Amino acid sequence: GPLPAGRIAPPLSDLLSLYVLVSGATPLSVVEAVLQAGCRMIQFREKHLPLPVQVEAAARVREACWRHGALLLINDRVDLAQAVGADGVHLGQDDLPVAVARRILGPGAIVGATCETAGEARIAQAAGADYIGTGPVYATPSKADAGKPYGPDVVRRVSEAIRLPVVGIGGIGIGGAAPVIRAGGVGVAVISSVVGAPDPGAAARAILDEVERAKEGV
Ligand code: TZP
Ligand code: MG
Repeated sequence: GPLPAGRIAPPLSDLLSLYVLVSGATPLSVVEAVLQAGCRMIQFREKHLPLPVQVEAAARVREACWRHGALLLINDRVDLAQAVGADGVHLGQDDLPVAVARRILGPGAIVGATCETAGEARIAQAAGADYIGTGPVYATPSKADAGKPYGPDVVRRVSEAIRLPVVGIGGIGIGGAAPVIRAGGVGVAVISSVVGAPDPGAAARAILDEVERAKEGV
């Protein structure tokens, strides 16, 4: 199971408060710092390295997440998720359909989907997704084919259309997280503001604080 036996898994909406995306190039020390800072959801997202290298890198992240009681999802690849015993997958509109991933991984897996519109989100929800990621909220340096940023309102449009928890993604850092929560998000998915920070642990802690305060309405 994803968490040590005898512990109750917190709701997904708590685990998703700070959702950090790492790649095969992310030093394990950065992953450790982020987990130490309280991040409870990691996504392994590696689109370029050879698959044998991805398996090795993802397995190291898997082990770190276990030690910290965090969940690990794999971007794009259901086979890689199975190979390393990840907790689930995150799928875009061009990846395996949500219902297919669900059939392969079973009812206990977490399946997330990227949706840029309310319509896509309704379809993903009906197909059995557990949460939705939407964006880009702000301009992102991390995804070459990302379209024009929508602003935090995309989180409102998507979250009002469905019951599932929604996270915003794209250019979110300190100061940009609270508007996502106020728009109805349960959390933020981030790369550069944490993984690219001089002190990734401090950046993760600051963003998590901002999210938690916004969730409390402060
Ligand atoms: N999908 C939409 S924006 C994005 C992805 C994967 C990249 C997010 O990275 P950053 O550095 O937090 O903008
Ligand atoms: Mg994808």
